[in-house]
Formats: sequence, C-alpha cells, structure tokens
Amino acid sequence: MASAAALQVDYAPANAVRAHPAAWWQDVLAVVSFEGGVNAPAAAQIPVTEVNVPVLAAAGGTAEIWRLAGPMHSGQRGRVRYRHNGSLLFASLTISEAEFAHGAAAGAASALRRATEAGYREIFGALETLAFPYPLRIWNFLSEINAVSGDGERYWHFNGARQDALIGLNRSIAGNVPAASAVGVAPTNPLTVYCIASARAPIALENPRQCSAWDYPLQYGPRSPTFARACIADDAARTLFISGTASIVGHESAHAGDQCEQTREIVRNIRALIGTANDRVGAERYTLDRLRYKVYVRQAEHQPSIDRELRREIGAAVRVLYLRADICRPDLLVEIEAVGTPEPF
Ligand code: 3EB
Repeated sequence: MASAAALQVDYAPANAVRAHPAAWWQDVLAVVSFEGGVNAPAAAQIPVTEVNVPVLAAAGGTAEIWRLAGPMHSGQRGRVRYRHNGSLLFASLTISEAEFAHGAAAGAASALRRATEAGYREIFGALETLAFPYPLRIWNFLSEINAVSGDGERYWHFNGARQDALIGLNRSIAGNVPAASAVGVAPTNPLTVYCIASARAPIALENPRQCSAWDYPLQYGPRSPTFARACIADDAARTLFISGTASIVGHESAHAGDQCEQTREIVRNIRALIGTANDRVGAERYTLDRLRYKVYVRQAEHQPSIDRELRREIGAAVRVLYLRADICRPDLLVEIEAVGTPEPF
C-alpha cells in the first residue's frame, strides 16, 4: 500500500486489521478499537485506544485506523499514549472516576469533575511538552452522560470541569478552541479522551446556522461546552475536522422524537460547515461525498432509518461507521461527525 501523505482515516474490521504485515503498521498513527479485538504488533508501538461502545451494522468495520506518512515516534507520558510524525500527533488517555471518588462528601459528580480536570491537564501537558500545543480535534467518551448527579446532568459537570481545566492551562474557552465531540457510554467505563494535535494552530470554523457552543444560554447548563464547530488543519493537506453535529438550529434542539428529520437537519448543518470551509480556502474543494462519517445513534433500532436518510442525502457509497452512544441532550437521537481532505488544489 502506498504511503499515506495526508492524514487518512479508515473504518476496518478487526480481522482485516490483524491480517496486515508488520510493514503496513509503520504508517499507522493510531487505532481506536470500538469492540476490542485489535492487536497491533508490539514492535510497531501503535497506541490502541479501546472504547467500549457497540458498533451497529458492523459490515464497515469496528476499528478506526488513522494513517499518516512516517517516520513515526511513539511514547507514553503518565497515562497519555502518543505517536507522531513531526507534524501531527495522536494522544489518548483513559482515566477512571473511581480513582477520584475519595471522601464521602465529595459526591459522584465531583469524581467526574476531578477525573475530567486531571485528564485534561495530563493530555494538554503532554501536548505542550511534546511541542504539539494545538489540539485540532478532541473525542470525549464519558459514562452516563445524561444522568443527573448532584445539581445537574453529568454532561454539565463535564463542561464545568473542562472549562476549569482549560482556564487553569491559560487556554481559550471561546473562539479559538478545538473541534470536539462528547458522547455517553455505558456505566463503569472510564473517561476516555483522545485527540489529534498539531504543531501549528488550526483555522477554527463556526456554523452560521448554529449559536456557537460557548455562547449557549444557561438552560443547557451553567457552564458552556468548549468546542468549535469545525477546523481546518494549517498544513498542505488542509484536513477538515467537523465536530459532532446534532439537530440543533440556533441553540435549540430541532425535531424531538424524529431521528429521520434530525438526520436531515444535521446534513443541513454539515453542508453549511462545508460552505464555511470552502469560503475560507476560496474554492469549492470540500464536498459532502469526500468526507468520512461517524454516527452516534441513541437507539440502536434507529440505525437503518438514519442510514437510509444519510445515503439519500450524501450518496449510496458514503463511508460511515455507526456507534451506539448517548447524545449530550436527552432530546437528541443522533449526532454525526466527519473528517476529510479537500479536492487537491
Ligand atoms: C451540540 O452541538 C451537540 O461537548 O465537546 C457536539 C460536539 C456536542 C461537541 C462537546 C458536544 C460537544 O451541542 C453536542
């Protein structure tokens, strides 16, 4: 297989991943394995992140494979495992809330807050030490995201702790912030955070159809989520990362109870983001059909109808991985993220 010049993501079945010869692994930046079963050869030093979420309609595969041109360097700092090629870095950590649950007065929400703050401090500390100070895209998986704990939903506590961590690190909490997603996994799973970071600041993008997340009104929680709607990497490949995108117009959830309408609204949001990205590069280079998609589905039985809508909107050949996960607002049934490169300049 040819060396991967630009960052590429593929969704592959675990058995196909296992079958590759040692040489193939040299250009692998990272593997995220959603149902286990992926073992990279130890000598390849690939960070394999296990995220315990069910894959729906697994024909397309259960592992997310990030590839990039080498030579690569791998390592570990504290809980953070990483690999980079000098221009882009993948970093990942898992951190258990149980570790922070000391003291009866502390309460469950406070364990989540402390784990989040500690995890963010560790991962950002690693990025700074390794000279990749700009996270382009951060994926967050937390257990029971919609459960109420203490004085609010667990997602709200996560948002408070994420902000506190970023403020403590002298980082922005509005404007120049990474693209992201935050979804809910089953109880007892550790908090898992992985990211792709760069030595160069990305171009952060907002969606003209949506209120910026850092400006959400208080009804969605006392502390705003911290993420940009999308970003473009500032390198030759100009990879576009589209954050988890829900059926939200302005700041309000749209089409409660209807996963098909929500999917169509999400595609309108993604089209708008692609338009913003094209404006920034001054040409119609990014298109819906060049991107790869990951879809978080709250109710597994909705997957076939969501898939039908997505293929109708984007094309029958759309490359997509479906995961069963909870979305951060109880009325949202589906969330879609995307990544891809523009048509060559
Ligand atoms: C939204 O638009 C839907 O908290 O990092 C999307 C992307 C969402 C990222 C995050 C949350 C996050 O508000 C949820």
